[in-house]
Amino acid sequence: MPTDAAAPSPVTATHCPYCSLQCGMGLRAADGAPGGLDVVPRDFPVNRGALCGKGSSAPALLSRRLRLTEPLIRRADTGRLAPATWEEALALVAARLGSVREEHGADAVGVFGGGGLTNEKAYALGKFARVVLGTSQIDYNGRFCMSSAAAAHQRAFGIDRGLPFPLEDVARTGCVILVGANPAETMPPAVRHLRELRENGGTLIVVDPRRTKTAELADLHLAPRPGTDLALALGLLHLVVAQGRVDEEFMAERTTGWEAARAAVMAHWPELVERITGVPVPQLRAAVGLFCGTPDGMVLTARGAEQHATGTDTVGAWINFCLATGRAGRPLSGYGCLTGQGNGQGGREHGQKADQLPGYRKLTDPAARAHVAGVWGVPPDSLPGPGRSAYELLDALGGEVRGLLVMGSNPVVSAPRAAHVEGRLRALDFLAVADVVLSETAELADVVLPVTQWAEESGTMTNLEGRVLLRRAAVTPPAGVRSDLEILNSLAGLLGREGTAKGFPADPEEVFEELRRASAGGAADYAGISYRRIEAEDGVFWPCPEEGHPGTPRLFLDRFATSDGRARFVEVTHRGPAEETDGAYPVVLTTGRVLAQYQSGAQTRRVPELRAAAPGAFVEMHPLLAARIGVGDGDAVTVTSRRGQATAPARVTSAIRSDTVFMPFHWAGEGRANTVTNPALDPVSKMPEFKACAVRVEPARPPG
Ligand SMILES: Nc1nc2c(c(=O)[nH]1)N[C@H]1C(S)=C(S)[C@@H](COP(=O)(O)OP(=O)(O)OC[C@H]3O[C@@H](n4cnc5c(=O)[nH]c(N)nc54)[C@H](O)[C@@H]3O)O[C@H]1N2
Ligand SMILES: Nc1nc2c(c(=O)[nH]1)N[C@H]1C(S)=C(S)[C@@H](COP(=O)(O)OP(=O)(O)OC[C@H]3O[C@@H](n4cnc5c(=O)[nH]c(N)nc54)[C@H](O)[C@@H]3O)O[C@H]1N2
Ligand code: SF4
Ligand SMILES: [Mo]
Repeated sequence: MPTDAAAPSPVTATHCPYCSLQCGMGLRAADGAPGGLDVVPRDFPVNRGALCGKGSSAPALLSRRLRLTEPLIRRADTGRLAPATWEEALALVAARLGSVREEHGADAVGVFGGGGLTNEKAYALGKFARVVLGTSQIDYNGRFCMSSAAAAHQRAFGIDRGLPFPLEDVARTGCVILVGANPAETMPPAVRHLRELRENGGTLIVVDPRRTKTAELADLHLAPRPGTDLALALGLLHLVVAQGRVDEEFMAERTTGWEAARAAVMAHWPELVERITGVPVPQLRAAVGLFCGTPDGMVLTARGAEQHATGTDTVGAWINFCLATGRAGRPLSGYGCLTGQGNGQGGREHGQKADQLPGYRKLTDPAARAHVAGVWGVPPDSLPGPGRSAYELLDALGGEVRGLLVMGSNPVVSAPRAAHVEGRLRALDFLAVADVVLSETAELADVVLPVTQWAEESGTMTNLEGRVLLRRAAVTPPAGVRSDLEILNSLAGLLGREGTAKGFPADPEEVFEELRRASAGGAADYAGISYRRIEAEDGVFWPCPEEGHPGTPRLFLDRFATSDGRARFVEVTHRGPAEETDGAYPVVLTTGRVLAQYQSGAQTRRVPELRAAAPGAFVEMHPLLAARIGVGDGDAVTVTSRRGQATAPARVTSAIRSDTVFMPFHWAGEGRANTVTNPALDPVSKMPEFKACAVRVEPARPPG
């Protein structure tokens, strides 16, 4: 090698900015590359060097052309957003939120956070709402994501961690039932664990109304009508009982509540379940045969099973199924939820949820309030009580809630009944949005604050396995943007008492050190985790109560996290979707994702290669339905519900049930799926019913 060759620039070991897999990647400065960075493979257990196209193209969004680089203020004279200085913008946010608070009370100011924010940001945002604004009105987009699984976890196991085991364990179990999850499009590098499962002799069952790329990998695909998973889970457990395959010993030693749960199970005999779900009885029997035919098994759910007004009970029914078969609380077996957003796990632990304090503590628990108030240096009585859940908060905008700060979400595209939500946002006295790009929600704001991105700042994320990870800054942000933590620090200074800003350091590691103390003794205990340890060990699993503690990759091996150490069966019975089909709305709409776009699309729709791969919305439908309404592949169709309508080209395929249509939700405008969706909420988790509503499907322009 010539000695005068320039040394290769150093590689920063970090993680992808997008989903909960948090694939490991390396970033290296490279002149001329999009965003000035090359993505290089990095070995990390969940992805082993592989990335999907979103991860490998992520630096593109660092480019100044695609993102915001100066604050914007809506000018009174023109009604348009125009560039402003940071001092003007922050002073205006503080003045307007302050005056809403003075006129209408602290609860008239709301905060809407996101599961993509780092632990430090989520923690600081929750503290900012309670300590500086004094409001109870804070919630976040994670309510739309994994809240049903979280509620069911708490109920059955006494703790909520998405996966109770490392993802790699999936490859070594005997049978995996994947319910309402399409990792081939939503977490592609994770599919290798499913392939290895099959190479090792294990089997895969996929439950999805569509024959997805994931379903194509399966040994058995069950295609229920959307919104009937609860009956399906009860029906499979019925067969387990009828065939004498329950694990009596496990139930006696490690669980409570089976007697009460049993009645509903026995009422769901196979023929009834076939009638409700559309899954033929022989397939139900085959599923039980595969699952019970090996010593270990796992059930993993994602949004297809959870985003229903019955989501918590549906997950509860699948947990019952695992408990009755003894597939829990031991190695290579268990129930798990595939969390979605980059920090979907950590984002739900540190206080941006309406009812919660850091460390997964309850806001209504006096001991929790005293502990956290002590760390924050405020009287426990000064902390507000629980506030509204995400949709309820959005629905109250312009009414009881008159000012809002959004950090890390784009509800104009992603909230259910989106046209209504957009109207509520417009009805606010004042809206401030902190974002990387001018999202559809930022377009409605009075003030837009441009923030730094993942490669430009450090912070911790907790992935779907409960593994706490560190992202390190790899490049200097452009002048003109500031970090979310800097913004909270400035606003705390402007809105709080003298000295308040000191409690909101802009340095992420300083925030993390406080988070450790605030979480100590809580369910999600980070006390023993430090930046140094995460770097040295490439991630630490919580709970980790002390420096010398190794972390906890596998939960529940000795006991569950309930007071008596036993897992609880829950009494659940089938309810259908909140909105059943009828003569006027005869088809079920379900919604979800495509590989190349992420969430509301605010980020990925701006990346050229992703836009090219997935340019717009579509309506997936069966040839029988297409023929009945007289449309061909590519023809524009209108999907109408009681909330509104969306128009997009038909994508005709026999891979979907003929009574169901599917739309991805990544786009705004006339293809916006959420104009149509139903905001019916799960009574426990307050999760909206994104995955089933009654619609009419017609040619966009009647023929002739
Ligand atoms: N490409 C991409 N990847 C992502 C994201 C993204 O936006 N784009 N987002 C991330 C986030 S935040 C999340 S939450 C995850 C979500 O990850 P997934 O849950 O895998 O994604 P979805 O496409 O929402 O839903 C999964 C499947 O549920 C099926 N489904 C619909 N209705 C029902 C039903 O009633 N019952 C059953 N059993 N299945 C049903 C759909 O057909 C779909 O194939 O993905 C993460 N990864
Ligand atoms: N119909 C239907 N609707 C759904 C779903 C569905 O399956 N069907 N899924 C739901 C689910 S699971 C989810 S998770 C939600 C997600 O929906 P959204 O909350 O809208 O998710 P994103 O598009 O990721 O929005 C994140 C926004 O924050 C910005 N951002 C990214 N990083 C940061 C940061 O560090 N700081 C700040 N200040 N901003 C940042 C991004 O540019 C983007 O504008 O959508 C839900 N909506
Ligand atoms: S699977 Fe998720 S974490 Fe991995 S590269 Fe793709 S978006 Fe990023
Ligand atoms: Mo999500």
